Amino acid sequence: MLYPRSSEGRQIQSFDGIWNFRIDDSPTRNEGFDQKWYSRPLSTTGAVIPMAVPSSYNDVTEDKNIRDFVGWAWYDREFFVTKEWQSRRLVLRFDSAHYYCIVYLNGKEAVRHNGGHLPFEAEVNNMINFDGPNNLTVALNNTLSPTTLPPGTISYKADTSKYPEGYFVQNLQMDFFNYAGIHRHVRLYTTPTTYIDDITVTTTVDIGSNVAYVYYDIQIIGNQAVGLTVELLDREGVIIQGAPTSNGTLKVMNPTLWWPYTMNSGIPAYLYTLKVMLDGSVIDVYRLPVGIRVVNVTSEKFLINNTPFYCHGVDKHEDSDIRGKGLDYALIAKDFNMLKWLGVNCFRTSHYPYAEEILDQADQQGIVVIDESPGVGIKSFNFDNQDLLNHHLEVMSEMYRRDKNRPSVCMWSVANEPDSDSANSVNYFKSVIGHTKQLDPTRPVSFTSDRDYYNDKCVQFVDVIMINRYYGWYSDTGHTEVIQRQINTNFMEWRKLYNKPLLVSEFGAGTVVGLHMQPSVAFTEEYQIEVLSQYHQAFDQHIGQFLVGELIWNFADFMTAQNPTRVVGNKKGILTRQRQPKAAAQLVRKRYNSMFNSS
Ligand code: GCB
Repeated sequence: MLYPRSSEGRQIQSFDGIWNFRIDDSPTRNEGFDQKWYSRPLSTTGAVIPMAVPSSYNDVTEDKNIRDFVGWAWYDREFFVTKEWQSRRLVLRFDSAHYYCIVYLNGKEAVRHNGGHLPFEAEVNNMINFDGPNNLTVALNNTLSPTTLPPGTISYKADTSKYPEGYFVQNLQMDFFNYAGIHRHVRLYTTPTTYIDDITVTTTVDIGSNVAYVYYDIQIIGNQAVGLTVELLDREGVIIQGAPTSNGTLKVMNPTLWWPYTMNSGIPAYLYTLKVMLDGSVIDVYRLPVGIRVVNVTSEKFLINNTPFYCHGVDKHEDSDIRGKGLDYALIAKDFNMLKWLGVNCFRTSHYPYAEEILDQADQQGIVVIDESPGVGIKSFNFDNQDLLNHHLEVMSEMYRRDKNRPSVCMWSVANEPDSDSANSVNYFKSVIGHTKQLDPTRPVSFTSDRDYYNDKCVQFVDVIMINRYYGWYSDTGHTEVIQRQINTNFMEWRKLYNKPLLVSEFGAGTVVGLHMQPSVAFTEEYQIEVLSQYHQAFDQHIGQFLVGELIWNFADFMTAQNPTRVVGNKKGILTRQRQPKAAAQLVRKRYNSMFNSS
């Protein structure tokens, strides 16, 4: 699915702004559908409040019922469309809405989508009123179930001596707040009626002869007889290569490769543009950024353009005050500034695919991305659920379709910490990993395991072993002196069994900013420094061998459900939730900046 970009043949209308909003907390929790709220302005159905789009709705108001709401939330707004667009194809696109979403336009269903982190769209020409207002209504349900990703369950509390009638709680199988809302942009965009529907680009590089090949495949919908031109432009807009066919190979002599910004191997993050034109630009034009690079994995190394890449990275979350998981350009810019300040060259989209605007920055700034699906917290009792597996396969297809052309995306992570030691995990992961490799033979595939070398049954399918380890935190709390020994032992044991590169995809310690103690105690800033230093010393013994990276849990503090082990959220950030450094950030900054050019 192509990201909406304006061009000579395409225009965009944004629906970002303040919408009307209400939750359906009626006794049946289904009043919205029973009374057809989508058939009239939401403000005529009862009290509405203003709600920002994009944003999570949870932290925008002072109402606990809204913050903790589970069920259907409703949004609507009015918009107009110029008559000049009458002859164009009109597409309504949601970049993401969490979780299950039904969209109505002027009272009729336009599209529905299952899944909280990926875009969906519909052609709406027949539904638009060009002679007056249009009403756009969204019904959104954030309930997590055994067939959602992440999965969750609802517990009904039937004992009325303890709980009110009809009481239930949502049980989450993951450690982050289940923010809900229209999280990313909503847009109406135009294309011509014969249009470029999809573009797939892959690249290979022959380093020895200094030649690259750009393979492209373009899907056109409409008149297939239309003339098509493809041009590859360099950064200055100079045409490097061209072709008149919808699929083929462009040979690039002396290519400027896409490199992570920390690798001293050329211009960082160089992007070409693939310009696709139908009928010389009269009909449709689409410009796709293209980074020429190749990713390979050996038994010991993670190679970008045949050069070993060591990931000095962090795990992140889409999370901040007030807006929750809502897209915010100031936050994106700040986060990338802090990533660069820290010297980070890689992050994992823990634990779901991030906004396209975030990946744009990774492409443009040269930061490697491990693109993770929302498959977090899949338990042994989930694996036999065929509907969940089908949904997971569908989500991988949607992720691939959205992110396949991005040079920054160098590996797929299909899941985080599943019960990969259970017997029924094997078929499940064989299927999900197999499906992902079939979709994309050009990138390695993995998942993060918190199991061990002796009981994990699914690491056999991955290209790079990713392990999450909390020595000195969840085990031997307070004892940083055991970390190096435990890491070394564990590494060697994985190595004995598998001849694959290893990446530590999580390690860290909870730290409440401003808490100090000498000697250190868990949750103080001193303790976080001690824990990270011990891991660093252990890692240093294996860099250059089979260890290909380290990802600190976490870039910044983030919100979780309320839980006695969490202090207003998870505090393992090296930055606060407001992106200010804790003392450990200085340690990481020093370490990562000293690793430049060697990775
Ligand atoms: C993990 C999870 C992550 C948690 C983290 C923690 O292993 O992958 O989602 O937030 O541990 O802090 O407990």
